[in-house]
Amino acid sequence: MKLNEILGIKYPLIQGGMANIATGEFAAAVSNAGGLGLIGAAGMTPEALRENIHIAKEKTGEKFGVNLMLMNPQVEEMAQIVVEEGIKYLTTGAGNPGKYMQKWKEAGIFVMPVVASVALARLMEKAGADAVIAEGTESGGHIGELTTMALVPQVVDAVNIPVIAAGGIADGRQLAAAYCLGAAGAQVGTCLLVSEECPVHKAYKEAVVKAKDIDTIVTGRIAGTPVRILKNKMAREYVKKEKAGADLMELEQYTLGSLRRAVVQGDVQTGSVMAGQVAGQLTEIRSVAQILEKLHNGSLEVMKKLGED
Ligand code: TUI
Repeated sequence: MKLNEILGIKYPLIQGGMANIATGEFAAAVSNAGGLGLIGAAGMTPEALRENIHIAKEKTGEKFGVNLMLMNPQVEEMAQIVVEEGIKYLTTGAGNPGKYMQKWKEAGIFVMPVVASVALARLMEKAGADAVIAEGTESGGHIGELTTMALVPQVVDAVNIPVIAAGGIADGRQLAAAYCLGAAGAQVGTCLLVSEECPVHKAYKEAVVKAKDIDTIVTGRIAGTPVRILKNKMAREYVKKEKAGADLMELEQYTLGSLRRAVVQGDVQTGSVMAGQVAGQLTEIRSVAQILEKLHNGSLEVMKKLGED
């Protein structure tokens, strides 16, 4: 069964968590356009999360959810807020949400943890997850090791719940490929960054539009939190410091606030411009509705052509 049927939405597409970017208003825009919009709680305080949930409720009558980043120091409180606010759809990232699963299931929440390995996918299925998002290393932001091409079919073979593919999906060919790998749908982030509705700074969008295929780099591998960002002054200096053996505290100081600097101030040189490897194929800024429609229709065209061969 396709993800749109499972979730009762127009397209089999859900939005990535997009830390510091995916506000309540943006999540509502994605949901209004036929995808499942999610409020990215990664860079938020619990109060800001509540406020953004209220905004999303006001701006859309469609289904929407919340993405919880498990490394957020206030995630415990946020895990409770989603229950209190009656959130129906939840994705998690950057960790194992096992200890919250029972509470979320009792609240009737449809839980979709992001996994970067077969082992965590299996664990999540046992813990009661309704679906898993198998996210490949092509993605922007915090990533795992395996590619989407290698990870998705292995997760599909290991679990009996729907698998949503993520990482490296920005057009119909890649979405059709995800279906070929056994996915029920896809999570997309980078292609939504360059939407008219995305509240990220204009300079951030322009940097993504200008990026070529080889313009992303992974920082933080040595520190144990690999993060894919666009190559810039900040990325080069970070990797240099990392190679020179800078301690974790120093590196953390260096990255502190860097995502906000890019997202809010549009400082794409010393800020952290998180984006996936598909940045090179994104060349224009369109509405969320156009992006989702083209992605979906494009996949149908590709599959039709394949059937004719
Ligand atoms: O979480 C993401 N992407 C993100 S979070 C984020 S905010 C941030 N900023 C700076 C440093 C770190 C985070 C930006 N982008 N995607 C989901 C994702 N989850 N990718 C990889 C994983 C993952 C990796 C290992 C999930 C679980 C895991 O293992 C957990 C375990 O304990 O077994």
